[in-house]
Amino acid sequence: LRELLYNKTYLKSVLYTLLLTSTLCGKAYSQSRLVTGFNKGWLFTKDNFEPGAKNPEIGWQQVSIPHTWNANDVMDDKPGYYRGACWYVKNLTVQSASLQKKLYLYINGANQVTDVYVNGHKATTHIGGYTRFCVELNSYLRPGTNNQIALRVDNSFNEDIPPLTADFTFFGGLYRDVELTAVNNTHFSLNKAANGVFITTPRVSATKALVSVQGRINNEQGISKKLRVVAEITGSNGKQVAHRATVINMINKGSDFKISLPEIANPHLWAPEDPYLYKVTCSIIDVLSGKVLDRVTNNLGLRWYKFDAEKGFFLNDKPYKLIGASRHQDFEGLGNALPDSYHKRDVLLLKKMGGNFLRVAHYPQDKSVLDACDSLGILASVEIPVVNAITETDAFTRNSKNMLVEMIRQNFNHPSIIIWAYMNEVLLKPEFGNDKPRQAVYFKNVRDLAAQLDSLARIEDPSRYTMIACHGDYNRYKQVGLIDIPMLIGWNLYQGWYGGKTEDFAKFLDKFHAGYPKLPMLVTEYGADADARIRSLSPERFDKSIDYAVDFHRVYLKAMQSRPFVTAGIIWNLADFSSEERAETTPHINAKGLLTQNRQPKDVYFFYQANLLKTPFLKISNWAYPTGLADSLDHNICTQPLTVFSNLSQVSIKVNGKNLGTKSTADGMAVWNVPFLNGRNIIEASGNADGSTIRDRSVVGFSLIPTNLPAAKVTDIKINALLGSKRQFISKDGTVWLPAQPYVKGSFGFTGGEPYKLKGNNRLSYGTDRNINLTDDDPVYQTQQVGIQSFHFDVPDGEYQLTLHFAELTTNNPAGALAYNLDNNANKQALDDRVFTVEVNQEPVLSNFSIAPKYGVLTAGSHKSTILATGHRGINILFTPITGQAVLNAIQLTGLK
Ligand code: GCB
Ligand code: CA
Repeated sequence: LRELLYNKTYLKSVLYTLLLTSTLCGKAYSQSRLVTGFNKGWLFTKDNFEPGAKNPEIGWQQVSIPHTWNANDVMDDKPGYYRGACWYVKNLTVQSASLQKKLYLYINGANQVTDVYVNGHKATTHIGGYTRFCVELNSYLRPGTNNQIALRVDNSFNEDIPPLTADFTFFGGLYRDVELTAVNNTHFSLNKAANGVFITTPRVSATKALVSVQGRINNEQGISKKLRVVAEITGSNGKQVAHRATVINMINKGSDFKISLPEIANPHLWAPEDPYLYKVTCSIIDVLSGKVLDRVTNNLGLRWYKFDAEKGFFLNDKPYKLIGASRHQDFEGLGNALPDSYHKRDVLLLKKMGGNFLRVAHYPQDKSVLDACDSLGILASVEIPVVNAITETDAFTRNSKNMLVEMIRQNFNHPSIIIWAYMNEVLLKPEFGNDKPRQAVYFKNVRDLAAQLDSLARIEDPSRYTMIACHGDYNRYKQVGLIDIPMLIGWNLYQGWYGGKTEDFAKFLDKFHAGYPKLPMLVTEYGADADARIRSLSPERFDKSIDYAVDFHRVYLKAMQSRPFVTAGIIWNLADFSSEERAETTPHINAKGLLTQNRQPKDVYFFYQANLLKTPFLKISNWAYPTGLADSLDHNICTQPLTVFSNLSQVSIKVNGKNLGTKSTADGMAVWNVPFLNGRNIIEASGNADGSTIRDRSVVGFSLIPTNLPAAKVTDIKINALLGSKRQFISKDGTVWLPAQPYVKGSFGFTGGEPYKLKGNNRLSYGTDRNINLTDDDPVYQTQQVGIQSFHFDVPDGEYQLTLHFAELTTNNPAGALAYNLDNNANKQALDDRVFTVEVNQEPVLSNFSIAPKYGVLTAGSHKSTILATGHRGINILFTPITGQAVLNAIQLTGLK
């Protein structure tokens, strides 16, 4: 122990580790590898710093790792986020005796270029934001005093480092754990920050398994030693099942080793439904002293697998349809700086959905993700972030290759991994489109890079499959020759989302399979944005409604399940994730998640549970705040559909105590027309599963709008309506909005005009897809009625509050321009000139009104007024254009007295 007098916290954690490990593994372990956390008490700044200078005292922020500097600035209305260099500084005190060991600093993830300085000396530079690295500290450390560890982490754009562009945020920071590892001079190699022991299973069958371990032993001081290298396999009960040792006469600074362990008879296989893990412990023992010099433990799962282009995927000779999701390291408010428990929970959520596959996309993620896959029985692919395009430089090639090698070596022993991938939609941005000869050179370079990465992956790990994921441009990938390179081809398909119809999905699958009948294929992505706040009774593409997403997934899942040659269907994405450049209804977030960004399930998640889970499942749709007009003039109910998701064949529901009968499910769903009352409605669903009843209960707060408005009570009137929209929406403050209808007498509604449509290009959008500044309720402002003439509420006499909501949607500003700066005149300049007057009950409330000069373009603006309705004339709002067309985005009327 006296050997290990580092600084106080370090000592504390060492003590703890010793306590822990000595009880687990006996005394000898305390002399081998020691890992301690180094996360607490860092100083952070975005300012310049001279490494080696006195530690900053003022102006710096105290931070703990994991940390990102972008967690907040990606979410503001300003385009872009800080991309540059920042500094992390922390002291380390060591006593001279402790330097008899080799002390390594481990950085599990820092995005994306990191310079490590120790006492002002540069110890290393690491390139790439998603793999681990380590650096030896001894030669820079001064015993008995404060040693300064200073890290410069930089997430600027760098054309030589993948990813160049991608649909996710490149959060900068020291965002995964930092550790110190102390090893003896003789230890398993720490090259590429792998653990130094590589396990292979040359043969596994139901009756026997052969396991080998290999690697390299470093003997840093070069002192000759006789070493015994021991490999031991234990079962989950701790009992030894195989054991073998070899003796190495170490005469120089390093030596390779390989041990083939004795056969394991009748191995307990690893499979999704029974993810049994053995442990492999490898030790280096000094024969003379009997001391354990190094010891490394890895999980081992015994399984074999194959992809068949015709019949699909097989694990341990059993067919499995791989169904799962991709997942980003991302969480609401945290950016990419997630504690391990968050990583694990995502894998658990995938398991609880009934999934058996995780695409770790688009980059290697925290070790805890794959540990969770191993122990929960989720198969996985991992990939390097070569996304959208490449740079034709040696440096880009070198960095891509190095990432691939780091990824493979660092994750080699996870039984969950079956695929290494190295490109995603790399022809999405085919450079030099106007210069065909130059483009041909580019394509050749992409193909060459793919070929190099593919063969490197096969050399590093002959036991796994290689894969690239392509976007749906079949001909382009074929023409460039990319399809012929990997062992598996993945397709990211969005028919019925970015283009075409959902039915085109199956056509694509069949066309590809007919063209390449011998190449196993996966659907590596499919998905549709689903804003948890948006519902629609007439769902359509790009409305971002939960309802459209459920329809979309239903078509896709069916098409894949009926085609055995589709080996896998991987949903994009498990959860909503940050993508700073995106706008749409949830600016800066890609909303294709089955879960929200803070992991609340959407109906699409229930849809998969109902279709994949083997255990009885039943769940009522989670739309807790619908709204609508009463069914008829004298009714106080509104009938709307409600879905129950279940894997039972029959389900019943009760609404407010009344039985609505039993229905058969189809594709995991049954839909009822439910008569909702105003206010609380109690929904109870139940079904029988092998003699026992399973239930779900939900309280729906329906907001019913009376149809016979003149007969309503003033204070019952609360109307929130969206124009140019068919959506229902719930805003941040709990307001429930419904789509405004054309006016009919006795009710409310608009006359004149058309829903706003984006001009010029045929890009798909529902209203505008741009971020609306100064609001988080973007869907309230993103649609409008253009050319509106009037809006009428046939309400009884009384006092009302009327709110008109406007946002100018036409603009010359390209997406991503600094729309936030309201002093900038360009932002007050609409593309369409419009000046109009708004009168309410013949009194002007807005005269010569023009939205852009007042609020700016793409910016929420509201006008509130108190209105007296008298003489049974209700409230009549007239829009009179002076220049261009009058518009209205949303309207609210609340009865006061
Ligand atoms: C893709 C990309 C993924 C995107 C996704 C989308 O094809 O591979 O990075 O996030 O589409 O949502 O558009
Ligand atoms: Ca906004």
